[in-house]
Amino acid sequence: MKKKYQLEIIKRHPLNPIITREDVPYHCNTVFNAAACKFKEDYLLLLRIEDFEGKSHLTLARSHDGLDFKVDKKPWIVPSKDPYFEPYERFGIEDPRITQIDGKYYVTYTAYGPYGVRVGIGVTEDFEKFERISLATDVDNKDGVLFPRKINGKYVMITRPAGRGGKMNLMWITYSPDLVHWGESRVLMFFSPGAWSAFKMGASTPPILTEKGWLVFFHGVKLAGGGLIYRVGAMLLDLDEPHKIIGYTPYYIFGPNEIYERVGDVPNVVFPCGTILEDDGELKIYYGAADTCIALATANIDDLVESCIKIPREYKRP
Ligand code: BMA
Repeated sequence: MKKKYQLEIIKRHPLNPIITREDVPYHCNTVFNAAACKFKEDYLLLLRIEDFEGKSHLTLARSHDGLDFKVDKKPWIVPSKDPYFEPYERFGIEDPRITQIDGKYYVTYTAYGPYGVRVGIGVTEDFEKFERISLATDVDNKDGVLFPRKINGKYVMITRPAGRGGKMNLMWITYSPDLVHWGESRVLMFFSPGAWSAFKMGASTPPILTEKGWLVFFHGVKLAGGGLIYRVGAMLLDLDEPHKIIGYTPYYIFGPNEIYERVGDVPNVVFPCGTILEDDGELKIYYGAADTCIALATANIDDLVESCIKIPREYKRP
């Protein structure tokens, strides 16, 4: 196999950005950070749409080819009015991810309210009815991604306790019998991939099953002179013991470069929340760009796995 330069593994689609606020049938400030899945014959994106009050909700977009999306006329998931959830979603719901487990589609999202951020989980079977299951974490925790199957009888999720009160912005892994009660948590990855991710790290996309392990994209944030830079790395986790890192890219493999990634409400951000794996091994990666629009990139799944393991390194937590 011809070796690929690290930034050639993920290729941008020439028609990027594929969704902007002009494509949304109602007025909004921005559309970005979308979850992705296939449902029946369609490609679905669950878009984070920010309104003019600065609050986000989630709206579906549908496509036959994964490129040309039609955005629904109305939002699908809006901040809850249920007295249990309402205080924690009052400022909006953000950054969805979709994971299919045993034929049902679970949506994790960031619930944002006056007390901070939490990971919310809900479920749908038909993309019409959406039922909230839990607020799975306490505050200051976000970027929840669920594994697509139970491991050793438990649901598994990566989260990111979010750096308040002296906590470090690191990925943790946690387990649950029922998606409500979570525990047996431990740190998944410390900042060792280097300075490009030394300010914050969080899981980006739900784990993808490969023969060699679970492939997970994560974002790494650098605090630079001009502000934050959000870039993407990949890691491969053990299939049966997913707290074990088999390999990872110590450098970023995707970062802001194009004008729509460099300029927007928050400059220098690429933020994938969803992927779709095609039968031929092509992975479609949907990412928010500069917190302003949605773009598409593709990569070969084997190249991504290879990028995680080509330099063998033992992962050591401090
Ligand atoms: C993160 C999240 C993302 C956002 C990113 C860059 O903390 O809020 O939704 O894309 O910051 O602003």
